[in-house]
Amino acid sequence: MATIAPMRSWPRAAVPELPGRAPLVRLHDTATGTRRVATSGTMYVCGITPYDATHLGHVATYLAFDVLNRVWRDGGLSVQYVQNVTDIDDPLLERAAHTGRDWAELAQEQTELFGADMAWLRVLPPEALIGAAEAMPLIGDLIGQLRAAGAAYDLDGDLYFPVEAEPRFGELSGLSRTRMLELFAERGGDPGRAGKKHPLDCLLWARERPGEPAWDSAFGRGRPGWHVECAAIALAELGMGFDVQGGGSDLVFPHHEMSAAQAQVATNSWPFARAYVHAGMIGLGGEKMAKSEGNLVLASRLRMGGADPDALRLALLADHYRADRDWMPALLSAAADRLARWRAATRAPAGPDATPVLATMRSRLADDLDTPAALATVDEWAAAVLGSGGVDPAAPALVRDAVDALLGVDVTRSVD
Ligand code: 5CA
Ligand code: ZN
Repeated sequence: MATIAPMRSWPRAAVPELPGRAPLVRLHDTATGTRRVATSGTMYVCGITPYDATHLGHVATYLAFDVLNRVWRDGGLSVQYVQNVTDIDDPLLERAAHTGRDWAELAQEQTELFGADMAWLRVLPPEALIGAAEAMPLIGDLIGQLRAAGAAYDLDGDLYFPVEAEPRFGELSGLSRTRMLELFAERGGDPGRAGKKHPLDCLLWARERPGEPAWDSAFGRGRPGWHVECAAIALAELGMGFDVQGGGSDLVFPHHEMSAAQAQVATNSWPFARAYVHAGMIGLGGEKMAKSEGNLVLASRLRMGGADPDALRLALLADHYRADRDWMPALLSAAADRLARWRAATRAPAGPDATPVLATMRSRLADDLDTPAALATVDEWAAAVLGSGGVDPAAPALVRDAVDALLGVDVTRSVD
């Protein structure tokens, strides 16, 4: 059996301390459509499936949660951030098989590439980065709990989760049954498989198939389904009722609906997460940027081509995280211009008082991470410095620290 080395997170960039404290953050929750206040700093963000990492859609999503992480820390929360790596799932195994590669080696190489991209972008690492392969005992435990609760059934040696075991199933996404069926088919589900009790029932454990990796378990040799991987890792690390289950909006259904349903049925409690927070989709030429579309702009390609990571952060933070939007190279050049103004202004000997800049950044970010408004506040201050100067010698350093701590943008790096 292939084995993988235990996963390591990437190095952590230093975060300056800011005077005072950020207010509590209100986040848009997909499940209720309302703004929810997070109080404990516990967050599970769905990680990459390690092939074709890291495209700018992934980057945008992880930057959104990085800003949340930073704003929480600024607010004094002790953050517990957990992220998985989907190193066992159909698309990864298919890619490995197509290219004649060992799946574990492909996963490890791509996970390392992802870590290098995240470190380059100064994304703060999660406290725990956990692969499905290494979480196998936890996954087995959760499936065991579901079986004990009568919420697992056998179909030709495969184990399924009956969605009707969770009366709240469907509340998270709020979708019609027709839409659920479409999305389930598009996103790894098997609505048409004969013998299932309900077409939306999803796989918990697939019996061993030739040419695929398999693990021993109480339910025979095989491998886990996708949704139960995330449910098990989140539950083991954070328990029920953690603050934020996050990811891109392509995960609302079936992934987050299924994971939450499984955790809730297994523990006979509610809720899995107190808020479900979803980033919009990054597209290219009007199509979602996706491995399956082959329209990827890779962070590593920009990195190796000498792009400025601070400009890339600003390019993706210039729009609200929930907005679906297209990537365009012009976004990067506009961000580079903005960054040049910020760099010049924060190097001035003095500027207008920056205390209100920090206060406004904090309140805009606390309002569902309104990064466009936070950026505009810094723009105004920079324009004032570059236009008419200012008298406060402490202001440039305060703005420098604020954009570093809250937005992860380092204005002190030299420009070549
Ligand atoms: N491994 C699963 C989650 S458990 C997965 O979705 N992997 S992924 O590699 O396809 O995506 C990694 C993260 O990036 C997920 O949170 C996903 O929702 C997000 N994502 C994927 N494509 C885009 C995109 N085009 N725009 C924004 N976010 C995206
Ligand atoms: Zn996930």
